[in-house]
Amino acid sequence: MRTQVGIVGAGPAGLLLSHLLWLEGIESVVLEARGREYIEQRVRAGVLEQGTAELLERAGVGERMRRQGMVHHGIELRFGRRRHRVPLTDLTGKSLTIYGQQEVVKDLIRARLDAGGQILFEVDDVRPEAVEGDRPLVRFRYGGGEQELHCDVVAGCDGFHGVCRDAVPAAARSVYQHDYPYAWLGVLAQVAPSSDEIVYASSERGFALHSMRSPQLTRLYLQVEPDEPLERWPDERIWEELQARLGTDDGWTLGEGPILEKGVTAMRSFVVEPMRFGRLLLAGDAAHIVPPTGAKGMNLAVADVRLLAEALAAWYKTGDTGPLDAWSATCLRRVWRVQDFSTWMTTMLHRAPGDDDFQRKLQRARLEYVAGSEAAARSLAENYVGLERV
Ligand code: RFL
Ligand code: PHB
Repeated sequence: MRTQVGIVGAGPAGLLLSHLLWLEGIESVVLEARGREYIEQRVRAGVLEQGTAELLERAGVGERMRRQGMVHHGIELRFGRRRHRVPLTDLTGKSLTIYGQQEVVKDLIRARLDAGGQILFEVDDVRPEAVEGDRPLVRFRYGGGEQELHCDVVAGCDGFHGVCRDAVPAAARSVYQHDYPYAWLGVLAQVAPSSDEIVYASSERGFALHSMRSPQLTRLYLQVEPDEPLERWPDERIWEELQARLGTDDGWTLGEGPILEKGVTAMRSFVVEPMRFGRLLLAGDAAHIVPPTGAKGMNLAVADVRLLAEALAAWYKTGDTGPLDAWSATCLRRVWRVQDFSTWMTTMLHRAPGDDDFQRKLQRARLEYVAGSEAAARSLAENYVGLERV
């Protein structure tokens, strides 16, 4: 097989890249390890920055998001059993859209297939090769047979556990990593959201987050031990802990309902530099991970591939390699800005196991500053809704 851009991974990064390239008249083939149904059901992120939502609209894949997405103008910080609203739109002029990542994935798969795009699901043993030269290829197994996809460039959009990153020799990459001493237990519950806006709660018992997916579905998270076994969290214990951590003194109540889905996610920061090695380009979670407290992972993946599609279009149309040569450094500026914001949100809101009273007093001082100072709130807000330029 031959195509212009070989894309590994059909997450938001790989699918959106394929779609944006098609809009530029550039061919691609997407290779995905999992089945279509699996990736369309995988519950993950839900917060789209205004810039992300606008890009999806402009690219012609925003129709269902416009109808079903929920536009929000603020978030709530909760600590000391009190609520503090951060009016994002008043502070920045921008809003955010809540729309499940798997819905974005569904919309993109449909758009690619309707346009005759090629996505090969359930491929196996994917190996990018010869990426240092100008004739790279991807070997893989599909339908029982060995296959080769020859292309001009390979886009490694295969997420944190993918294989593309390892195709870069260890001596040619630097890795920066930080693991946090806690994880998130995420649940999807069949109950109307109890708040109109996302709630980030810092409590003596640890962090909790109240988000939503629709007028009938609430998405909730609890800080738990790293590698926490799910068996230790029967539904009753989850609700009890959420009630305790989200509870306020003003009579707010959390509605409970059947838990449809639950899972534990590790919290880490990770960056590989550079994001390009020869003809291999690593985009999205394949190149960087941020802790989810800033709601940034999918937005970063989208920012990477928007720039990558533009850089590839410049190269194909005019032979100009400038944007492609600058791509990694341009992306990494945003990656580190977001890494800092996500770490700041995370450490401000979670309870670390070894924290002493001094640390907890500092944490409270930070929260009170954001709740009480417009300058501090504006800094949070501009990062949360997404910076246009970094
Ligand atoms: P993905 O989505 O992981 O997609 C990678 C795809 O590659 C496939 N794959 C392979 N295919 C072929 N061969 C191989 N060897 C392969 N290995 C893997 C995988 O099956 C998969 O389909 O990466 P991508 O596209 O870079 O997208 C990144 C986002 O998924 C991620 O950053 C976000 O989900 C992070 N995130 C959040 N981001 C936000 O912007 N806003 C949020 O509110 C938000 N909340 C979250 C999150 C992530 C979470 N978890 C579960 C990690 C909340 C949580 C709980
Ligand atoms: C979500 O709705 O899944 C969500 C919201 C905010 C976050 C992370 C996840 O920071």
